[in-house]
Amino acid sequence: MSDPVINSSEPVRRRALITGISGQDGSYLAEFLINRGYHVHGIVRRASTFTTERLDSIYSDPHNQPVRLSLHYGDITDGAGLRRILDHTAPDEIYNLAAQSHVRVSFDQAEYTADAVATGTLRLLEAVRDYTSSERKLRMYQAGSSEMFGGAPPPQSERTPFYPRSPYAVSKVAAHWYSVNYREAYGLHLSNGLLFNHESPRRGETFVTRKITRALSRIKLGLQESLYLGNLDARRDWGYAGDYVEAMWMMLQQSEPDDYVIATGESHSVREFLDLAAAHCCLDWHEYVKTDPRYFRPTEVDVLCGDSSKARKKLGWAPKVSFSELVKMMVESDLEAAEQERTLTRAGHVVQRGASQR
Ligand code: NDP
Ligand code: GDR
Repeated sequence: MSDPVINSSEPVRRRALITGISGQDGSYLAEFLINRGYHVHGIVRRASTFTTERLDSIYSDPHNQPVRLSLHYGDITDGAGLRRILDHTAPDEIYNLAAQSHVRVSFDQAEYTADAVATGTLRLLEAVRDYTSSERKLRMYQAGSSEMFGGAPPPQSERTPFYPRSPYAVSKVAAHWYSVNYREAYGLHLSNGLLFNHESPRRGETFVTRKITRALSRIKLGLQESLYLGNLDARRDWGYAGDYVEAMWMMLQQSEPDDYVIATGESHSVREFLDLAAAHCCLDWHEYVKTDPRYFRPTEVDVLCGDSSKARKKLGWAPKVSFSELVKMMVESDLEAAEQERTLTRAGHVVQRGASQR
């Protein structure tokens, strides 16, 4: 963790602050902004183990100039700390990505999810409101989700009424409306992204896409025997995370704040994802996939398919990576990881497994 070292001989660079920088999107967004010359500040939680693995390729010793990425300990449940970081980093742009982002887990940890996702956003907005009250300016992005549409029939657009189906989704709806209210009440430049599922080789290992590509790769290399899943009929609009973080940035470059759906417009079932991923591994998944009821949700979101025509028209945004390219990219990355694991295992090393299979 570092204190940013200010060197007066450096040209003035734009500063961005990212909550949730250690997550999938945070890491892609940090890379994207650094490539555009930003000094990126990120908030990370204190943990007993390192959580910054996804940032390894862009993090360097803060004593080396120029500093492109600075990390600060903080938590979205700690308002005083957020205010201090805001004052200290004086960002031009804030991206609020921090969340307990697992839908199934939110049924087990409903109160905590609300505290981090809904009240956490409110804490940040209060800090931003006070910060900007003294003529200081900034723009903010709030990470909304297609889960907010939940039970509403597809295609879902900015005009679709919300029908959240989990504590996570309800909390995201609250965060969305807090943001809209603060925009209207205090004239803040605050945009809400309504992002549909986006995946990558860096996707958390307990989300269904990564769980599938990781397990099939390990099965292919003889490191695992079966894969336990829940509902295979759910349909999602899956895009590539690298494309989606660009849309977040585009929203903050507009003269007026607004809300945008970001989606591919294609919907596929979990079963179809399995078909494609298994084909890349030359496996028949029916031989390995088993059902475990604990992966079913008390209330499921059956079909998501986004209409992102507003973002395409106003932002000029469009996804670049197709569904089949995404699946291939994820399988190839996990096959490589499985190869490394097998090599180490054969050499007698004990390889630490990742998170649980939730
Ligand atoms: P991840 O779960 O990969 O990352 C979540 C990030 O939030 C991590 O950096 C995590 O830190 C951090 N975090 C969790 N709790 C806290 C806390 N109490 N205080 C501070 N930080 C915390 O999510 P994604 O990158 O996939 O998603 C980014 C955001 O976008 C989230 O808000 C998510 O809900 C939302 N979203 C995601 C979509 C997707 O398909 N990926 C679609 C739509 C919305 P740590 O590493 O310590 O756990
Ligand atoms: P989701 O993603 O709930 O859409 O939320 P997830 O990958 O967890 O589930 C997608 C669908 O797959 C079904 N499913 C399983 N899911 C998991 N995790 N594990 C399983 O074993 C399994 N078997 C079947 C689920 O029931 C569901 O229908 C993600 C998160 O990134 C949110 O933070 C984000 O807001 C939304 O995407 C958009």
